[in-house]
Amino acid sequence: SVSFKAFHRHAEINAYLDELAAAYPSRVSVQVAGKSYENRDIKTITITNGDGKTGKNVIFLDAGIHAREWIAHAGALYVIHQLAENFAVNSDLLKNFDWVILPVVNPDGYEYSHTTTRMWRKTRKPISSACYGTDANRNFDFHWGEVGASSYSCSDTFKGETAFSEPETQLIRDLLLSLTGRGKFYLTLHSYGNYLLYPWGWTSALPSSWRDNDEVAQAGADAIKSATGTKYTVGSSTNVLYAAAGGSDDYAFGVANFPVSITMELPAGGTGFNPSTSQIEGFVSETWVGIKAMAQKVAEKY
Ligand code: 0X9
Ligand code: ZN
Repeated sequence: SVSFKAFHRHAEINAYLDELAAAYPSRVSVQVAGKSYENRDIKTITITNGDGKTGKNVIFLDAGIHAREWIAHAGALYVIHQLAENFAVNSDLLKNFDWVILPVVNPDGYEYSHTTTRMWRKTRKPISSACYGTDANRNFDFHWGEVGASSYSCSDTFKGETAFSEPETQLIRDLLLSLTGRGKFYLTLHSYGNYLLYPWGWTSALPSSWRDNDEVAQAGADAIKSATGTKYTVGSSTNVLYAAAGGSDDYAFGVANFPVSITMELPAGGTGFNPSTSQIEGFVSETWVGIKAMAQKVAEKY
């Protein structure tokens, strides 16, 4: 079991995934998708309704591209908890889609943010003698490095020495490409600021199918607003925040052909990247309301 009254370390999260696969073998399976630079297992959990149908469309959700954004990891864990352990209530969400969830993209950074530097953002591969880590959300090979990314290895938004220089981004790339065709909704959890963002992140121009993305994001924002009153801002990444190329969202949409690709920036609770533990449950259950509404909208469209 898992609690939402504390932030969990990477090993605890992986143990929880394995516990679910053991408890619900007909519906839940865990895969070691690869290893981080420091050799930690990066696991995905696949949750189905157990009807045995293969080749269903897929919702792919990840969290923790940025190490310090702990509420995002907790949000992914809550989705896993709901789909796996509250199956009777949530079975509609698994009727036409399998869910593949990667709750800790960057475990080296996540652990480092627990043990050493709370505000660590990047991966942990050394670049120069002085500086470590690449911003995984600037490292994807789609307009890589063109805008909003640094060439300076000490920067928090360092784009990497090459596109896909990091094992962690290679792993998401391979998963996304393996799902091309079946993958209909890519959702990546970050914090903070209450945003639902869709492509593009590299240019202020909008893709031709932006309305589909807008509709899905708006459904999430509306559901959250009516459940808790919390306001989310909806729009393209560049137009709402800033232009920054090399993000996972643009790659999922532009290269892996996911028709809906959304970055969800969870709330801060007035404490930035570090909400108090008593705020976790409220934030992640509210996030789940939005994710359910978005998944339902995607199911209507694809
Ligand atoms: O800058 C980012 O990577 C994201 N914000 S955060 O505060 N979590 O770092 C926003 C990413 C939006 N998507 C793209 N720019 N592609
Ligand atoms: Zn982030």
